[in-house]
Amino acid sequence: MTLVKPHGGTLVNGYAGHNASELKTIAAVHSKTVTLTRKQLCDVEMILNGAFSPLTTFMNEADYTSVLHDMRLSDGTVWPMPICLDVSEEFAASIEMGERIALRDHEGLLIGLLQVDEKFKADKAREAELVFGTTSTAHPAVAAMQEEGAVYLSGELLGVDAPAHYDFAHIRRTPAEVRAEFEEKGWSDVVAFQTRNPMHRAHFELTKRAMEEDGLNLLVHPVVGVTKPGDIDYFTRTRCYEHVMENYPEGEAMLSLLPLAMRMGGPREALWHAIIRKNYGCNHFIVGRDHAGPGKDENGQDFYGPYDAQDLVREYAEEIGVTMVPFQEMLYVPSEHAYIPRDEVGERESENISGTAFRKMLAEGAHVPEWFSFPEVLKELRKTMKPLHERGFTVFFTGLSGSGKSTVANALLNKFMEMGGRSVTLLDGDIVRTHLSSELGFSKEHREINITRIGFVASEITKAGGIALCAPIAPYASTRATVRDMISSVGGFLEVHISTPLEVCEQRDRKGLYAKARAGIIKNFTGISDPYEAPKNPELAIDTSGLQPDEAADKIIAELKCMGYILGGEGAECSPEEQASQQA
Ligand code: PPS
Repeated sequence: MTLVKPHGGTLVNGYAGHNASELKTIAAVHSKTVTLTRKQLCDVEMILNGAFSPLTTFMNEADYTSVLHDMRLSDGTVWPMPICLDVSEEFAASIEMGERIALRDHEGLLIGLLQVDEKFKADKAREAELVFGTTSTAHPAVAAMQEEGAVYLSGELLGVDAPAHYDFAHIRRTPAEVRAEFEEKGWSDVVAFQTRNPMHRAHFELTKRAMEEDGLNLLVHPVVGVTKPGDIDYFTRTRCYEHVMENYPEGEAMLSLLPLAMRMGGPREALWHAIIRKNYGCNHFIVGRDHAGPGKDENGQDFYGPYDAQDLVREYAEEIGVTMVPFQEMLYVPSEHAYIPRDEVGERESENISGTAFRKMLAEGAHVPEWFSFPEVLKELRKTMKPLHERGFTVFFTGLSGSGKSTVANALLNKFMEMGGRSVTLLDGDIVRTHLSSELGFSKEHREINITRIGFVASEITKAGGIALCAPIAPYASTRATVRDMISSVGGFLEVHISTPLEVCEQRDRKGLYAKARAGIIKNFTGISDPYEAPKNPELAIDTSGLQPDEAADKIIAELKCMGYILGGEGAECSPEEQASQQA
């Protein structure tokens, strides 16, 4: 009874055969540095610890081209995913052949040294088309590629320090460690389960079924490197997995974390996942419907067919020595109090809750039926995915000087203080320019820096569950879009355009600035001698010409109720967009 051999026959150990402390000295004195991105850091970790065996380094051009066209390395070994070290053209141009460059994490820890013996131009369009079957930037990997460097480097890679992980140390294992543990337990036929989502009862039942039907042990092997934007953070997921593990028969299943940077590459990604699990000692691999699917393209179409991934892994299964276990969609059949594969349900009534419906239940703090998940898992998820009325949010005002932003923001601040429950912070234009941006002027560049700073602070407040009220002019649409992205990923975001016309603002001229601007004493004054790009789709537009601050603040509160961030919106007439935001 022996474990499946690593891909290519030998498990790579990128730390063996050289003296790491000598390399540290060489790197400190002689080497240029590449600060690794999260994806690159994951890739280096997986090359050096053998998870990407037989790869010993980033691909050279021959392997890259061969992988793109044939899903094989140039020596014929099956390998579906390019693993390349991208750098900028300028950096590549500064490197001599044979030069050793230091690969460091963002804190400067030396992860490895690469002795460059090849640099070649990435053919991104062809790579996207051949690997992901599309050049659409709606595909997350294709979008990510646009941000990456234009040149790929290859050469001998020597490992120095493994990337530091301070979390879940007891379940972070290298392929060699997983294999050693399997051997110690006497396991030889092991099925791996890949996931980037929390596990509920359906996943538990399907993995248990795979174990029982084929007499296999189970490796639950969730990805904790880079997953799809918007996924639940891996800390929460891992606490959930730990609870689920308690339900398997004792000693039959194991949980280990995988520091993989996913590409969401569907079929090719599934085959890659199977090969990686083989390196961890698994000879069976569960492949789901839409395995590693990237979501929909700009026309609402799926990038891959639902069973493309299963078909591809099945095609290569014999050659790579990993049996493909198709993911059986499990449905809950109330009459049996049991989960049953869809094709065995027949005429019986069955139930299921879609991912979107489940997220909505959590957002509303609604009851989730016991049959769907484990109470401990729900408790963990509820701690992180609080109902909307307990999450943080930002109200981002934008508008001309004198439009009434600060006055309305102040009215809102007081109303929130009256309500209580969340901490409220006002980041008014003038306050920010005193405490955060006192060195900045009013050039386009400085205004952008100013707004990005406000966005950063507001996103931190929002993430911590508070309310941030921002009231700058924020004249540029692109900077506002950046701020919206920063904040929407951590909580609620409401853009309020205080659309009071320029004539009214100028007539008010509370600070006398318009008069100075007209007289040319103040240069680059927004609306007079500097642009203001009015928002096209703000959540709210409020003209304060004929409205009291109190009424304007009430409009914003009504909107927040409709969005679900404040309780009391039930039964209110909300637009479809507002209702959609409640399902976020
Ligand atoms: S920006 O563009 O968002 O960075 O501006 P902001 O930080 O909100 O600062 C706007 C306040 O600065 C005063 N001020 C000017 N505004 C616009 N253009 C120029 N050139 C300018 N110079 C000084 C003005 O009082 C703005 O305050 P509000 O409260 O908007 O009237």
